[in-house]
Amino acid sequence: MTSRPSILVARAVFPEVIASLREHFEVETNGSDDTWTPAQFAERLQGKAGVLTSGAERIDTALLAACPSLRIVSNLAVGYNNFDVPAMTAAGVMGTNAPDVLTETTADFGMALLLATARRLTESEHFLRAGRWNKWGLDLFAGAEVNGSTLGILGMGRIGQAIAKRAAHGFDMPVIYHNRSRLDAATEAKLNARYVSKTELLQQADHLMLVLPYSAESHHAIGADEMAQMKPTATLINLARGGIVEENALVAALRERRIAAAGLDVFEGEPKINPDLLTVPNVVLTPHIASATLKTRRAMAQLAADNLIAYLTTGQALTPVNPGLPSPR
Ligand code: 8YV
Repeated sequence: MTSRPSILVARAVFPEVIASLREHFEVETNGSDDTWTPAQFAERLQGKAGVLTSGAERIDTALLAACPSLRIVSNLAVGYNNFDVPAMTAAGVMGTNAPDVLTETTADFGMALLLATARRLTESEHFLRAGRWNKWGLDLFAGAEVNGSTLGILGMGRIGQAIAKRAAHGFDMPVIYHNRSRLDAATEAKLNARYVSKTELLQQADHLMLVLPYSAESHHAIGADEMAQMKPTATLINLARGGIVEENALVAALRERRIAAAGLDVFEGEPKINPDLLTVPNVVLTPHIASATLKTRRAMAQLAADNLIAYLTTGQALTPVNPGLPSPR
């Protein structure tokens, strides 16, 4: 009998997902502890052909060299900024992500965070819970208009387009966007979306939504200079990665009301939060839950598992981020 490959499931996932993996592999699980150092992670990967992770661990040259048995890293996330893709390709290690299955759910949350931020949902709830609501007020928690206002989207991939669809068709919002590449004219027309420069995007958006991938290029793409170009009435929503926004500059802009409000689902040092953010009232903070419905998380986890199964049993991954790997391990 040939021995089955061993894999590590580095995060707690659904039992049925583990069961599907056990049909093919010797599976070691790790619960939900991701506090390990790179050396401890490498230690756990000894003898493993694959790993399923949420994307917290950096997969770089040092880790790849320390884990010669590793053939595939499967992220339970559409983002894969934890991958050094050229290093993985050079080492012959496949990387996969979990796209598509989370697009609509994440776009729903984008609208929820936009609405909560513009309409001051959490701030007003805290006020009520604190027993401070004692009279009617004409401008009590008066917020920013969402319907009919201009939505700016930075990063117009699958999630950006799903948000544009909701904004254009559900909220009558003109959409402007900036992206590495332009959509075709028919898609732009369908989404009521107009391509603009980054400067125009900053200057014209009433609400600015960040849904671009995180990379060296997008690190701190929104800092003090960019916020200075935004309308003082604008809101900023970040669904992408914390490192895209310079948090200290954001805190200052919010405190000085140089922008009206922000909604953040992602943070630079998450799960640790910049303590200054917690002292600012005009920000809505959520713990990286944009894709978190049980249905979607199940689909993401199963896709991450299916990538491991497909690659290690057939040599073809379902959603590779370094397709056509020249010389697999
Ligand atoms: C994930 C995300 O839930 O898919 C992504 O890139 O940011 C989230 O949907 C998160 O990365 C943990 O898996």
